[in-house]
Amino acid sequence: GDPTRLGSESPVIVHLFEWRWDDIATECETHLGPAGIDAVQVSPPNEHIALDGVDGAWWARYQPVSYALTSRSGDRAAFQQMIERCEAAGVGIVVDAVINHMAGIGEGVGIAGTPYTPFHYGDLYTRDEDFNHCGRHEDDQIRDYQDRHEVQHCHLLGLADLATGTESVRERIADYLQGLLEMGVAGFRIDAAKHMPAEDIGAILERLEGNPYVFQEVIDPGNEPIEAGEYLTNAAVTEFGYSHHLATAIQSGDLASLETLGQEKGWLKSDSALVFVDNHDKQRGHVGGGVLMHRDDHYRLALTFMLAWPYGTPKLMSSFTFDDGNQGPPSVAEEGWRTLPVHGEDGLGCLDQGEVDTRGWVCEHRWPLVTAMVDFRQAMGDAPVAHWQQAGASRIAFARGGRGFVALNLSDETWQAELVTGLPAGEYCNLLDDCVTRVSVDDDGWAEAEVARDSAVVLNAERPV
Ligand code: QV4
Repeated sequence: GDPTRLGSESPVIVHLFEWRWDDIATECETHLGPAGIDAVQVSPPNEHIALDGVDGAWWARYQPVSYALTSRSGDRAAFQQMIERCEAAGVGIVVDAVINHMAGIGEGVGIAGTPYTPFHYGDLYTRDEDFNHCGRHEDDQIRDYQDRHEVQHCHLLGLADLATGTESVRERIADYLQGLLEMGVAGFRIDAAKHMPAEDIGAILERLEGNPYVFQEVIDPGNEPIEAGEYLTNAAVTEFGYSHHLATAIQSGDLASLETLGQEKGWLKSDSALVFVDNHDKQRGHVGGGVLMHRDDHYRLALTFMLAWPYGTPKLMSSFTFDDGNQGPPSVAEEGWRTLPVHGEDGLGCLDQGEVDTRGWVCEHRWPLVTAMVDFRQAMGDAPVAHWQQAGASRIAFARGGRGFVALNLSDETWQAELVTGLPAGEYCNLLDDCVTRVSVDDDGWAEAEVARDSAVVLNAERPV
């Protein structure tokens, strides 16, 4: 779970949700590499259920039919090219590995033509013993999250639960992941990790040769028998408490409550935590809401805070717009739900800010604020938080060692503040407005700053005027 495996001291990951492989390759070259983004989380690359039966829903990709690399995002050759072009641009590929289960129990034919019937998927998993049959509730489905056995051995959402406790299943999963490593991927997100005993995941990862960055998706609300901490011996883990805490602080106007964010009892250590403002489930209320996303007021402030605050490995969400929570990416239904590209001649490009009611790609990762803050985060490295200051609950400021300084104003009025910056004397540019705002720091490190409403002033010691 060591995040520096992604190639920098404080790496930043972006989830290009449902993007096509050829688009990601171009994006690595034109935007991600130049912006210093270290890695892309891609949608599951393996064969999934057909799109027609589910009207092109995005979640089709969480229903594996085989480990063939054919998906809505492109074929194996496009996937390989993407890895190579991104690597050349300094960007790693993190694969969303759906290994807890196969498709929903039923029958059909996958997107690459592989047929499946209950508990039989092509020639990959052909025996009932390849699946768990937990013996609960007659239909073997997960209902009670207070029951460890049920959560880890019954079927999540009716998806055929793989018997990851068995050698033969572990071997098939490891072969899939090893093949990806040999193609050059940099890491994995382990989907639905909470639904597999930590030991099963450990046994699979142990078989791999290579040094991937791994994080496991474990939603630990703090009151269930399965805890995020159990998974730390394997790799990093998602810290869902982070998104909720941040959203609550911002929605209640209480930025001051962020002073100890990450030090809460029971939270993961910074190096082991994968954090985000929103993810693909949360932004559409698939696992409860309670987070901020691109449509919300103050989303930009939340991103500013996350990238300025030295806790966890941050993952940015890059979305497509939607009216209902099942809707897939921009696509042409009549052409087998072909995903419309971002780049190229018939490419949709990215929506302009404020256009979020139109169908299209939002590309939060391209917002100038995000680019500036990614640069800031990397310049700060491991510099600790210092000089915490607050004026009421909605205005806060803090320094990052002597390397940088941030002031955030969530109130409705401009904040005229006198603040300790910890920076050497000089005149600095606000990184968030192209140096329209300038801040003079005196010999004692104090500055008078004007922080606009719902906005921030961000200074980097290395970026004087
Ligand atoms: C329906 C009924 C079920 C019934 C089933 C079978 O709701 O009660 O048992 O039919 O008859 C889709 C549909 C869902 C459907 C299911 C099976 O939404 O209604 O069940 O398919 O056909 C994504 C989506 C899910 C989607 C799933 C598979 O979020 O809605 O289910 O893909 O397509 C917990 C876990 C956490 C998980 C989260 C969703 O602890 O690990 O639930 N999060 C990850 C991913 C998420 C993904 C999965 C796991 C599954 O982030 O995106 O689910 O791979 O909190």
